[in-house]
Amino acid sequence: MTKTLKTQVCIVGSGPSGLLLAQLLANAGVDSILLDRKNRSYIESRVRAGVLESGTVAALEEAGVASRLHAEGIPHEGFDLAFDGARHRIDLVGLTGKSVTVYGQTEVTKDLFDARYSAGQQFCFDVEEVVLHDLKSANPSVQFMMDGEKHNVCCDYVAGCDGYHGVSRSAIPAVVLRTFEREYPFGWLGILVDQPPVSDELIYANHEHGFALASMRSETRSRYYVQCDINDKVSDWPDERFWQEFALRLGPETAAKLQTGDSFEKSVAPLRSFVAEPMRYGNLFLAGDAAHIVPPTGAKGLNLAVADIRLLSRGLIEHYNAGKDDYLDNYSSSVLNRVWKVERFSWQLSKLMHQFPDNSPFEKRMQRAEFDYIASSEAASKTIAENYVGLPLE
Ligand code: FAS
Ligand code: PHB
Repeated sequence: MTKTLKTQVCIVGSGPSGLLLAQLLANAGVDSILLDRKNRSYIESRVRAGVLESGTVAALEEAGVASRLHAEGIPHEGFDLAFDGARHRIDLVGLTGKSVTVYGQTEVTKDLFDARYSAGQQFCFDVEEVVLHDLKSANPSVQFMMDGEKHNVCCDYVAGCDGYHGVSRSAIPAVVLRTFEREYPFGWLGILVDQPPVSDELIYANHEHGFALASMRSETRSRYYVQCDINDKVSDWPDERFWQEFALRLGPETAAKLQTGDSFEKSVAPLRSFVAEPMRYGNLFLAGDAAHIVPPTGAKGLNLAVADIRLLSRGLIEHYNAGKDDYLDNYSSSVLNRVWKVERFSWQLSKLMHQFPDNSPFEKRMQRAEFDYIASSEAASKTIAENYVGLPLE
């Protein structure tokens, strides 16, 4: 016995991409069903991004979920690049007139879930065996198992918001799909600790032992990262080792201000650059990590997902409320144009700020020369700044 559900847009994946899409569509009177293989508490527990571009803040304001963000988010007007003891501040506001906001992805996800639950959103959690059907027809559908029962969602469009490990991307035939990938020969080990941040602004540091990032979640909670070996596990990094390396890589002046403590979250993330083209196949639209991945160096993953959703929601709303399909027809080409520029920035900053095991002495000198050039050139600093605050939507 199959249980049939009907909606206008079936959204596979209830992370930030899927949740924001459902919220923007609902605000315009467009109905959706949100599926996820996990449940709300699991999704909200994932610690990920921490920095929001002004475009992301604008999208959350437009979605009507920004009140806590404005109350608790921390505006940041610049950040530091550190290189073997030398420091250079990228003056975001001075160079671009824009700032960024420190507000964790966990909080964004909670705000979106709260809004969707209040609006009576139809969620299907803990789904299994998700299969997308008839994507090239006017009546696509999404089949899945939930609570031991087969379900089938009949819809007009399917939004693939199911992340890098989802099933939507692979619903595009291999003869159509093109993928581009670069895996980095290291990972990031991240911790959360309830101690005041070592600095008011973020510090990205390249030290001969490796990269380190000092970030935060609030004035009493810090988010810190160190570059680690690609095969490292959390167990390889007891707090004592983390603090020793983190202090060394930040340099003695900053380390003197560091307040250490017991971490209450610790995770290792691999780094990769990845793009899948096209981001539309028939009536399937890919958005967010389902279509692209960036190394977290440029703080772009979540922000890029939000940019996709702003363009996709505009196209779907224009279709339903104005009967026009121009935005939908141009979605893949216009969104990919911006995706590749963001991939470039994230790749460039990752190349500059990390120790690559097979870098020659010449390449190490090139890293230092690049840093010295950025520190001495307003034009070079402005290039970093305009990418960091977020490129125009199109
Ligand atoms: P998500 O992966 O967040 O959500 C996809 C959802 O789809 C998940 O809830 C999953 O359960 C669900 N799903 C998967 N397969 C499914 C299936 N078959 N059926 C139904 N549902 C399915 N970005 C930054 O900007 N800064 C950072 O510091 C940063 N750190 C990160 C650290 C880690 C470990 C990871 C993995 C990512 C990090 N990112 C960071 C990127 C991250 O924030 C993503 O860009 C963001 O979560 C993208 O959101 P979604 O596209 O919604 O994908
Ligand atoms: C974070 O606070 O988690 C963070 C900030 C900036 C980055 C990556 C992660 O580039």
